[in-house]
Amino acid sequence: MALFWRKRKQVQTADDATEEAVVSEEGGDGEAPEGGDDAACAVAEGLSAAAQVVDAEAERERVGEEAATEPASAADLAEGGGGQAGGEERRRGLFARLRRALGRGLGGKLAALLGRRKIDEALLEELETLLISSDLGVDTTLDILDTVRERASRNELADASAIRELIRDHLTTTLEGVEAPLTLAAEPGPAILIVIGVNGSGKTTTIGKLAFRLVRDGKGVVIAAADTYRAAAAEQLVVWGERAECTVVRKEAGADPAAVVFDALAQAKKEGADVVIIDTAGRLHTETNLMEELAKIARVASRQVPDAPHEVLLVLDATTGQNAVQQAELFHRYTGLTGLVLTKLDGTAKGGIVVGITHRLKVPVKLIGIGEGVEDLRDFDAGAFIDALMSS
Ligand SMILES: Nc1nc2c(ncn2[C@@H]2O[C@H](COP(=O)(O)OP(=O)(O)OP(=O)(O)O)[C@@H](O)[C@H]2O)c(=O)[nH]1
Ligand SMILES: [Mg+2]
Repeated sequence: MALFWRKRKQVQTADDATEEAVVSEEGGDGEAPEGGDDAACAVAEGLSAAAQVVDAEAERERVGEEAATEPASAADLAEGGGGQAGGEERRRGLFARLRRALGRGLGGKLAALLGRRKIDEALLEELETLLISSDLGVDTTLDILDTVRERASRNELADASAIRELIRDHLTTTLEGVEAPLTLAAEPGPAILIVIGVNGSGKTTTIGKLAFRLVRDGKGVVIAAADTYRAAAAEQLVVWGERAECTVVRKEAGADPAAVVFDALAQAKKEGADVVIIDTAGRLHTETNLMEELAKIARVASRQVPDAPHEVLLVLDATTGQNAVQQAELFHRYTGLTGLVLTKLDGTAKGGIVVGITHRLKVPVKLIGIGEGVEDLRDFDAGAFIDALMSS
């Protein structure tokens, strides 16, 4: 039974017709969506017990509590990070917020290390350790050190503090080289965004924040609750949909995720929505059946809307450091990512991970999460990010 939810109302629809429609949509290729129940069983074995046994009501309360803490981001709004602020103010707000989180990291440590020291092998060794421990990645670190050595041998670096500018330039080139905006419009529409990632990386929260922002900016949004493995997952999205005032399309726990997507697209067409955001269950890149499920979701979307999905966004928890790089590589190999979302940047001083991943994958970071509140999602701005990362 599909449940269409809109603005604090739940509307039940007769579901048999859609279920049949999805089956025929699959064209008898042996991947009928009702097979999702089997998949759900297999997944229940594969995923951690902790992730499975979540009480739906507790989840609702948890998200409700987050809502209660939202006024905390008023400080953010005052800094210009919120919705009312103009572009320049927003940029300043983003910078202040990021600097608070990241300032303890790379910039501060570089200032302490470099000072006005002489450039010698001992310094370069310390620099190498610092860059690697800041999660810039081995490749980026070695590139930077090669450039430092080369420029130093040509006497082009006045003193060690000049290395700081050299690093800033290097990071700018890496990040700006792959910058790209989030696709939020498609012709024909709607724009379809699939959001994927491992358990707990911040997918659902990111979708909630994004939906909130898009609705506020006048876009029509439908969210597909295609994480059907836990009832609590859809509950969590419904609460976010309530805040954002957009439609959340869900089915019962254990339903085929592709069938939810099919219904969500039908609902989006009915509403004339601009954007459909698809939430998916947390998965490991090693769980083949779950990775195939993503491909199936993408196929269902592309049969409804040519060129879909317009975005395949991998959500990564920035606090997981080098693990995030490995996850990103494997997901990219399987799914062809169009963008990354780095969450929990408020909880780590290791913002260097953004550079490490971008260098490795050449996939742009499109959004960053800097808190649990509804306003705590930002478009990625390479310039502001590097300013924050390099501040001390
Ligand atoms: N501090 C902070 N916490 C975040 C951020 N984004 C998400 N979280 C928190 O991370 C936890 C997991 O977030 P979810 O959105 O439920 O993660 P998920 O990827 O949907 O998880 P599964 O559905 O279980 O795979 C929640 O407690 C969120 O509030 C962020 O940018 N900063
Ligand atoms: Mg989730």
